[in-house]
Amino acid sequence: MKKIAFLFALILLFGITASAALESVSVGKSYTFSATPAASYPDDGKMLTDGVHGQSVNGSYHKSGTYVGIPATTLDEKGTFTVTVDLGEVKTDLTGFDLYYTAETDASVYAPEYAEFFTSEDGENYTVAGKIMSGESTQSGILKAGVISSRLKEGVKARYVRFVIKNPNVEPGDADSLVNSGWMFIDEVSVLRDDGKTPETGDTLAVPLFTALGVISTAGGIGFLTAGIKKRNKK
Ligand SMILES: [Ca+2]
Repeated sequence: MKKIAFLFALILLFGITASAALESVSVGKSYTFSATPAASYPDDGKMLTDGVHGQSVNGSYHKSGTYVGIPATTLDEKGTFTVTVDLGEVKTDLTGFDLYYTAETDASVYAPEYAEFFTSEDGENYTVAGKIMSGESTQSGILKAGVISSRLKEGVKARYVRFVIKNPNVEPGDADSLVNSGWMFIDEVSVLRDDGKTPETGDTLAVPLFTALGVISTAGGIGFLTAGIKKRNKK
């Protein structure tokens, strides 16, 4: 157990160092959906970029009022929907994309199977910036908040960032499979820019380690870690 605690402390330490270089450029920005959120779990047009993360209220995340609910029946034939964020102007050095979700499988709420990230300067021509598998299970008894994170080694330039989000239960091309595929609930999409303030000391170690964690983990663990780091930085 001591080894595990030490490893976690090490990860946290490097995580904090690395995260200091990233700033969110999506907070308060507008966005559009390709799907229609359910009337019972609506989007107010600000929830996904307000910087506020969903919490568990009375043992449930998805009913807390901070998540937007997307039923499978409103997805496209691939089982996906998109959220496209307009950053307001072309931003440079974009290196991070985060999609925050909850999974409550006993309530037919499932973690996305994957998230794809696309960028565009003009809102018409999009370039793929990565695809990250959540690695989450659809088995019963899962109750958690998580995040799918992508970190780029080289920053990209964009005004628009599109998140393509896949329901794990839908067979692409099979319209019938949309019927009983449950829900996805998301509470935040985040675009991160490298602010160039990474301290020189430890930089070489810190950034690659955090990058590797972000890509590999993709699931809940890193979400809590990231949330913890953000809270620390605010103090
Ligand atoms: Ca939010």
